[in-house]
Amino acid sequence: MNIKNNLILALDVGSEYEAINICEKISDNIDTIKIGYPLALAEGLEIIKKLKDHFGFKVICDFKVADIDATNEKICEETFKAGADAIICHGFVGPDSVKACLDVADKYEKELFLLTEMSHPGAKMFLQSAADEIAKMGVEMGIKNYVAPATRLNRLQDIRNIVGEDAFIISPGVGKQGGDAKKTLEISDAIIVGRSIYESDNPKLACEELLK
Ligand code: O7E
Repeated sequence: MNIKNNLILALDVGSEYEAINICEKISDNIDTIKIGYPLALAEGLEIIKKLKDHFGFKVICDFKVADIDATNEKICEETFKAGADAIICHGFVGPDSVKACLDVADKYEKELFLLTEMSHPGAKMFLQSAADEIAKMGVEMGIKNYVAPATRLNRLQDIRNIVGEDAFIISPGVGKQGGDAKKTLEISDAIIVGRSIYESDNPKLACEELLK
């Protein structure tokens, strides 16, 4: 995926009004938006097309898909039908569930991102010990795109070592969660940033600060 400035906005706001307002301020700096449950539950999947049509953004749907294969397939179908360019699924559910997502992404000629280790402290309790195996599973399945944390650069590097230099890694956790943009981008292909941009008094300047 080609991402302007290697910066993805996590648009976790609760209304279309707020979403459009932020996007108008940052659309020179950013061309890829991640939306998740906050905005999709508030406004419905129609928000995907609205953001694409209005700003020409690529939209990654962060639905952290984590169900049985049959249900994952339906979730991905609805998401791509609504116009998403990519969807994010969890890896801990195993290869059958992940393959269901991959098959739908391939059918629509869109992208799948596999979530390995999460960025928050709680991820150390269960997910961290499985994350390397999740990444290895992704490689075996031919997955090209991964999510790995900006908050633990050693773990981000471990995951990079497993998935290889040709894989595309995007990393949340910069800013409010403590991660550093520059250091993360030495390992990762793009950073995902939410609150440091959309809660800022000057979202455009916040993007520029991150990119320095
Ligand atoms: O901390 P913020 O406000 O910069 O937002 C970070 C965003 O990344 C937010 O949407 C959160 O849900 C998401 N995220 C993480 O913070 N940590 C993770 O491990 C994974 C994600 C995520 O986006 O998952 C799929 C990429």
